[in-house]
Amino acid sequence: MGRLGRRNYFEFETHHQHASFNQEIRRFGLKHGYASAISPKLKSFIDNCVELCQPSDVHICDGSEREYKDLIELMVKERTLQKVPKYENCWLARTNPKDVARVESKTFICTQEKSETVPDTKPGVKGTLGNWISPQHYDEAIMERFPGCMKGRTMYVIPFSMGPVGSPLSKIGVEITDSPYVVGSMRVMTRIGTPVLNQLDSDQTFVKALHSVGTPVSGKHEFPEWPCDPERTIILHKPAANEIVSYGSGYGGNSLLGKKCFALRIGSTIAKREGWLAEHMLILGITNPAGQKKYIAAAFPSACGKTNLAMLNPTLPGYKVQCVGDDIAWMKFDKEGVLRAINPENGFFGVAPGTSDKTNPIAMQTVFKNTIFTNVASTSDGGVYWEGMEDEVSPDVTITDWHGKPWTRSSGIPAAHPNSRFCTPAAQCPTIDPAWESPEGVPISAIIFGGRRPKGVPLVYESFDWQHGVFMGASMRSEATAAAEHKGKVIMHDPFAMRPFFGYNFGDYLKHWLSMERRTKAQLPKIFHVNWFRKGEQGEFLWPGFGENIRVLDWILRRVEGNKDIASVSPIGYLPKPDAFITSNLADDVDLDELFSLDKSFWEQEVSELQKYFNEQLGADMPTAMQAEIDALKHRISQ
Ligand code: GTP
Ligand code: SPV
Ligand code: MN
Repeated sequence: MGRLGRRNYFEFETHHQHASFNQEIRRFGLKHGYASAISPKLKSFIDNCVELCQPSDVHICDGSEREYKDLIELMVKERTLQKVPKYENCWLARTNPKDVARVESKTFICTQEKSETVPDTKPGVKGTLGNWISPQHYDEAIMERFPGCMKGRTMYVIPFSMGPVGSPLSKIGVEITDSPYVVGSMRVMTRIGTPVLNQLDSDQTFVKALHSVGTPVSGKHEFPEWPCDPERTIILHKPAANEIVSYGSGYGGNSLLGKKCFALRIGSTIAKREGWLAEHMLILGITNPAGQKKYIAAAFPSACGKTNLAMLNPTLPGYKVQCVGDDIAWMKFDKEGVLRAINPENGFFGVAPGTSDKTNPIAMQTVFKNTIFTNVASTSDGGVYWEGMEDEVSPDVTITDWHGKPWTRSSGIPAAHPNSRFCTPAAQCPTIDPAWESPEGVPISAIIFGGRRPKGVPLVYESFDWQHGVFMGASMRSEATAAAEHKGKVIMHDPFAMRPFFGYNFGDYLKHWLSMERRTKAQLPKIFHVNWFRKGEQGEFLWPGFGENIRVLDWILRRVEGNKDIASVSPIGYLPKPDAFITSNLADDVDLDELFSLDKSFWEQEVSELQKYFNEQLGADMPTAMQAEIDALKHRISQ
């Protein structure tokens, strides 16, 4: 390894000996004949990773059915997966219990200057809007973990496309990993293999993503069927080089590098540069009873209802909701000034607990074929189980929890991990939108922000204008969930639902959003805020949610159509007029007055908390327009 020293592994060397590549790859046992289709840049990336990680074998993924079957067979043999025989082509992975969610504290962005990554926090205050790492420490972190980390293992090379292959809005990546689980999951979550490789001709750039499950310093894996290195896990991004390096975790957003790492963190930096938006948003199409169709995008923090809203099953007759995407939106104003969105993903990595025929029948019709489940419980009749499925298993069936231990309802612990997930192809969702793979994207008429707010925040309100809407996104707060390592139910700030996913300084991100208003011809979508999670005195949800959320979308749609008579001005934005909200067939005990009530002292506290947050976390990076919005809100509340 001496020769490599501390040089940056993934920056391409012009003097590289490409001619030797085919022989090298053959020496490492490449069984597929794609070497000739590999561009010099890709060859160089693979070569550097081979040299660093020293795998015993290299496998370039073609994305075929055969390849997938072989990988599944291998994982069953290694006990990473077990078959879920009740359903067609379904598999269950139980992870090391130390590797169950994203690790935000170990996720870093590397730039020359710290100020490119994180805002200028008030002295003595710990920043919460991302973690910066210097180029030197970035290289050191890699050198402390990666040399020889794939010894005895196969290195898989996954060419993948975020977005439909060939769409002008799509981007290509290559993930190199030693985890067959990652390959199988990436095949579901993105478009992989030969069609993508064929796009990567000559000199085309791609996002370089290197991943290893790692090996603990002791050399021993606690769970050989789920190798990982939780003590040394680190997730690194270098936007200037379009590069992601992830070590030590095989789970979700830590290892499926197309998702949060590429589509959001690296993606947001590309979007800033190129003048578009990479956002943590679902996209759905909604057709009203008159047959008019509109698309909307919505940003909720992790485990706050994106997948559920994207698959909404309307309780109001005549409405139809169709799903374009459930987690990420890439959006760009086209030449006519229409905001166009694509879902860069190809599958759903959705939260299992809480999903049932009652809450989300569409998801239930989607996930029981061709799915990799992770950390759900299993049943004695060969199926799966999670909290929320109580009515969907027969009483004589016994349950094995996500640890693999016998479980009963009286166990007092959840059977499935709260962040257990299904990984399922989007195409098989019964309500997938006909335009979900449209290369030009779907036109967005409204943007919704939201979070888990047990107190004070009404069911829905609308911003006065774009700038106020940007402020609403910046002001988002939500109760912590199991999607990351946070404990307890504290209310956290999560601006734009992007706090864990900003690829660059949040102050600059805000300026980027504000700048959209100055684009010529831009038809700016209306901006709304929703809260499905307001609670009453007894801690019960005041709003039934799920399919009933269509009533909120109905009001939003009518506002988008320009209906002025259905809204009234309040200090925080436009609220629905009481009679403007469709209440037919809504359960009697839904207290709409309470759901829409505004408490002056709550909002006084909210605005002073926001002021403190922006002062401490953004400091001098706070755009003046945001301060103006805080001042205006404060003034309106005090009246
Ligand atoms: P990530 O995939 O982590 O980004 O989460 P998500 O935003 O897609 O959240 P998801 O739709 O999976 O919902 C997370 C949890 O919130 C599940 O347990 C749901 O049952 C619950 N949930 C979703 N929508 C509603 C709603 O309208 N009301 C209530 N009470 N709960 C909801
Ligand atoms: C989230 O946490 O927002 C997820 C799960 O969608 S993960 O892919 O692990 O990031
Ligand atoms: Mn989701």
